[in-house]
Amino acid sequence: MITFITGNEHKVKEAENIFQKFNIELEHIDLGYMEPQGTLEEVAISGAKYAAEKLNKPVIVEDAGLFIKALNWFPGTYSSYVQETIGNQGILNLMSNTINTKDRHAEFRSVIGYCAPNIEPKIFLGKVEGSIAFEEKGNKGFAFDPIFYVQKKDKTFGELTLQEKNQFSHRKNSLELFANWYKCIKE
Ligand code: ITT
Ligand code: NA
Repeated sequence: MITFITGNEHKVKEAENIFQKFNIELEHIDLGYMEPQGTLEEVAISGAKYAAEKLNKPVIVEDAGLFIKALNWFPGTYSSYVQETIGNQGILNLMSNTINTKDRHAEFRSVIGYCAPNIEPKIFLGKVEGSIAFEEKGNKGFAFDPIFYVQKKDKTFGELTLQEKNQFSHRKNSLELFANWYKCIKE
């Protein structure tokens, strides 16, 4: 059993679905932890360390974000703040005002931080490439999903079911790296 520390219910549902395949049982605690302003990796390491010590058990945390090339990889580590303030429409406006308006390449990145009492934290990075849509589409998923378009599905993440998103999302990739490693250390 592993404890996922997050305040985001959508992340929990996605993780439960991934972990089923690995027979890893997931417990969810919304502990809350300080997020230092830093890279996804720094946030994941410090969050995992803090939570493992505080709860005295093995935990994972996740720090994720949307990175847009034409905006010099903004919002990146500011993704939560940007989502809560200017939102998807704000991102679409920035995209139509940038000089690189034709380059809509973007990626989601997810870093899972794992830590257990008296063990050094470990991190697992997952990414998915896509592009910023010209308008919001779909009402599934959460946050930036309706503006994140994936060519091979010809859909935004907002138009995908949880199971479809979990076939190739950034979170799928980071969680699977973690789960494969975790299975090994448990054996
Ligand atoms: P935690 O409690 O786990 O920190 P959070 O929602 O604050 O939950 P992050 O700190 O990882 O999550 O913030 C990343 C932000 O990036 C998040 O608030 C969303 O706006 C966005 N984001 C991350 N993953 C996403 C996904 O799969 N789809 C859409 N937006 C995503
Ligand atoms: Na957060």
